[in-house]
Amino acid sequence: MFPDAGPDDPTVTAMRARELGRKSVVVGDRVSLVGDTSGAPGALARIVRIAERRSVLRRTAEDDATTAEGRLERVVVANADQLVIVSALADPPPRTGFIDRCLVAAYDADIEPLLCLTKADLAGPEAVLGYYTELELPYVLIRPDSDLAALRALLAGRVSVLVGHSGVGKSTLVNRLVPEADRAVGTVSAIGRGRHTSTSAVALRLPPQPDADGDPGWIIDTPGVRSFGLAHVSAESLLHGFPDLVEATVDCPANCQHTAEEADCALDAWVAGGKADPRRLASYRRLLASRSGEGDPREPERNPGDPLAGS
Ligand SMILES: Nc1nc2c(ncn2[C@@H]2O[C@H](COP(=O)(O)OP(=O)(O)OP(=O)(O)O)[C@@H](O)[C@H]2O)c(=O)[nH]1
Ligand SMILES: [Mg+2]
Repeated sequence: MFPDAGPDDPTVTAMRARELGRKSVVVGDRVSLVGDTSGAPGALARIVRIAERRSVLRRTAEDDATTAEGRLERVVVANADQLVIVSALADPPPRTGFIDRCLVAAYDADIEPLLCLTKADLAGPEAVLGYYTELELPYVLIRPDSDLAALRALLAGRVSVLVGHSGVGKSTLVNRLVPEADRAVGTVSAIGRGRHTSTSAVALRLPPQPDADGDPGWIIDTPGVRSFGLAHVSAESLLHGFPDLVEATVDCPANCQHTAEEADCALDAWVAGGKADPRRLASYRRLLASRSGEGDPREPERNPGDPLAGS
């Protein structure tokens, strides 16, 4: 009913039909069109139906589910198969707290995560990879001159969405993957914060490769985010972002909240026994605290041990 457009099909400009009501169309949606779908200059079609979404990647403005602002929910993209978590190894420095949040969002939305570490020419990946040892998280390293074949293979046949802080190199990467994309690329200011060069999400078809058959896939570039709020994820589901910890909780007492205040939480013994990295447990507990409005709102995604974390 919703045949995929091929690379030679025209690009159609369409607007939302009134009958869709308040339903909004987001990047990645598959839609039914009526009207002029020729793609000719000036032609305008109408979107009359949005297909059921296979996945919905959401984030909230803030973590705090106790305030209206905190609960404000945004759909980032629909129908993504893979969440490419883009983190620079330097300039701006990596934040494992941010990556952990993206992992929670990915598992919660049933989207496979891929860690994409950029600017590998500026710093090594050892610290970040060491933190995720127990996760067997797939990852790629990107430097300006790196061969992108391994990444292309991981993107083939699926819809992947790039998320990351501003200035980590998402658009730079998209321009390398899709040379005609012509995404604007910004500079990173001295304090290591990007300037939010990209302002809207854009889905691009990856070009076919001479040495590979089949669908090369789609890539969605998104504007940099300062934080990845998780107020929409239940406390219980937060744990799904920590597959290295989840197993331990079968030994927790009934109704254990897994916070540091829980005297008999099995996670403490799990970590003390060397089964998981104590920094991961600390990160999980920071997320739990942040959801209930505690924690440091200025730096919610900086874990102790991250570069420039100050401890
Ligand atoms: N040294 C180095 N610099 C890079 C690399 N990738 C990107 N950059 C630089 O990082 C800066 C920011 O890159 P962008 O691609 O605009 O970053 P972005 O993630 O799209 O940023 P927003 O659109 O603001 O979210 C640019 O000056 C790039 O040239 C890399 O692998 N190594
Ligand atoms: Mg960008």
